Amino acid sequence: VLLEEELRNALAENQLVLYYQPQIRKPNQLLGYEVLLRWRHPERGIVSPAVFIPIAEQSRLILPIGRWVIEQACEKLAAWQSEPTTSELSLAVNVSIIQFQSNSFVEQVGQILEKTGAPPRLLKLEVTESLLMNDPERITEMMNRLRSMGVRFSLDDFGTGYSSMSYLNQLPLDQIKIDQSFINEVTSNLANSAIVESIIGLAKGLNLEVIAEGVETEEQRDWLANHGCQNFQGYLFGRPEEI
Ligand code: G
Ligand code: G
Ligand code: MN
Ligand code: NA
Repeated sequence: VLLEEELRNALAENQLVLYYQPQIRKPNQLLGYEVLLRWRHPERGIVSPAVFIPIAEQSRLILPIGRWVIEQACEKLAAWQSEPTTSELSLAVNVSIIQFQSNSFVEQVGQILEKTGAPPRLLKLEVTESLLMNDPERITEMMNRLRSMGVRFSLDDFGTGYSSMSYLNQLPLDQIKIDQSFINEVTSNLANSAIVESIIGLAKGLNLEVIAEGVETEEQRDWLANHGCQNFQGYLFGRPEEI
């Protein structure tokens, strides 16, 4: 409860900051960044989202916080439009199921895009398989409305959740993100290589882009490229940091 009380003030006190981690296409093209929230706590220092996102979700503080994250991302996308070197960079924003449960989420994103002038196709929303656990029809419908505005979708942490293959086909997805737990030992663990190969094949078959996260070594990058995954995110290319 203490942390929750403190989180309630964190937005107004400017303690929430956004870090950006590069996403790269082989050989070395910067595609954009994933936006990763951090809480700069006055006493505790940097608090990980793994700690405070669950608290934000339980308390529904994720609604104003999540809205702020999308606003910040869209303001950055809009500011990048004036420079040819940045005008095609995309930003991937993690979205919580709580945000999708709010009826006004689609309108809210539409208003933010309009207000900021950010190109919708450069905003990528990262959703997880757990999003589909309740009311997949309603979620699909919301995603379709966002997609018709031009917003894109990536399925985050793929392979760790409970997704049914049938939803993969119904959802308006653009990208699958291979979870870092599979990438970790992809070159040495036969089970992980088999899983990653099959995810890449699945993405190809469904005409989805695929990106690997948690790429830390050149060996992992080269293995992925040789097996048909050309998009990477991970410490090898850059840590999350302020830009
Ligand atoms: O950056 P880091 O690896 O510590 O992130 C830990 C977790 O927090 C990841 O699962 C990530 O998706 C989540 N996360 C980071 N930023 C946000 C955010 O802005 N909104 C939501 N809902 N989750 C986030
Ligand atoms: O769940 P999600 O994929 O949104 O969270 C991404 C998390 O992975 C962030 O917490 C980020 O800091 C972390 N991360 C990003 N790249 C790497 C990496 O190369 N290695 C490890 N161990 N973690 C990473
Ligand atoms: Mn993510
Ligand atoms: Na992930």
